[in-house]
Amino acid sequence: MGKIKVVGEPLKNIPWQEKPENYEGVIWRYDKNPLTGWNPTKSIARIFNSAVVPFNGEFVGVFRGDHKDGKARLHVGWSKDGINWEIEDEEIIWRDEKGEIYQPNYAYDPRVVKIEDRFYITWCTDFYGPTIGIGYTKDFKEFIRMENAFLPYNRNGVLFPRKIKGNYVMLSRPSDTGHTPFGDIFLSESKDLIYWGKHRRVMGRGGSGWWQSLKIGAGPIPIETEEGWLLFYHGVVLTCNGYVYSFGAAILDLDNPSQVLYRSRYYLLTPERDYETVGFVPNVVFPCAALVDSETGRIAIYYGSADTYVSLAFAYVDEVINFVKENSEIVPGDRDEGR
Ligand code: BMA
Repeated sequence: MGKIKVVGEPLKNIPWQEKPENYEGVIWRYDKNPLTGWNPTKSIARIFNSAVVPFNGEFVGVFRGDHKDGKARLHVGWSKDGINWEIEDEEIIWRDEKGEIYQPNYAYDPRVVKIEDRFYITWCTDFYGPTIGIGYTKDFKEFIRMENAFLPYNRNGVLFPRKIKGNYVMLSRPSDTGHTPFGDIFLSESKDLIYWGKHRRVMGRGGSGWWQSLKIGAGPIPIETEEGWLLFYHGVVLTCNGYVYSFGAAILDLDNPSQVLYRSRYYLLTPERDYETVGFVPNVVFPCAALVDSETGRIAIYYGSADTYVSLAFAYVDEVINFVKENSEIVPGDRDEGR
């Protein structure tokens, strides 16, 4: 039983494996990683950077599937245990609120969150370049696409799991048309998930931790705890062989989440294993979802590895929060009010 209170439902059947003995980190990998392999379905070449939620006592996910034409698309997957997945070969078909087909040209890095009776999906979509697409489903069979949330160019749109002071809140990472060589995390608010404003900067790249020196972006849906919102986020460093993606965590103020309370100067997971260092894009760990059991504080993190596989890692809320607090470094500008 965790000591730090987590707000949320119990999840007794969360995928789980205890921490290996003598392991020093606060996030440990599933020993049978990766969960998916090359060419997992007829039309998909690789599945990675995907989002999973509990559903009717089992699990469902929205998966990024890069097709054999090289383009990223979204697919539904089903699982009884959160580990073994049946991925649908046909991509998600979106309709607008009038029922007309409204299909993205490409779609990648989905996040899924349940707010009231809907599962909202955000993803990176094409609108004269990358920006944040948003839609919802109730059953993972019919999908309604709403207006794009933001102007181009933007990526890593991540909704909070409830309204804060009466507004929906979304994190995002303004970017450019390509493999953006910069990037900080911002936040926007909305009354209706259509009109967005009150933009704030949450936190920037940099600090003494070089793993997050080039750009950062929000990962899974933030986890609500009595200490604040626990946010896992990816950080990127530019090496002589290209970008390396790791991930760390921060704690944001509960009522005013543009304020960073603590932020880890160290990464929590960095590419080390073959399935993270070798693949379509080597040296990438990219988390897009986290399941949490409010009773035990167990967390199961789904992350894409090497832009090729879906992988799984585990942690305890208490250990992550204590680590982040003990090793915190706020980067100059993280706590400004955005004006
Ligand atoms: C980013 C995104 C991610 C990807 C990463 C590494 O810009 O496109 O989907 O995992 O690059 O290629």
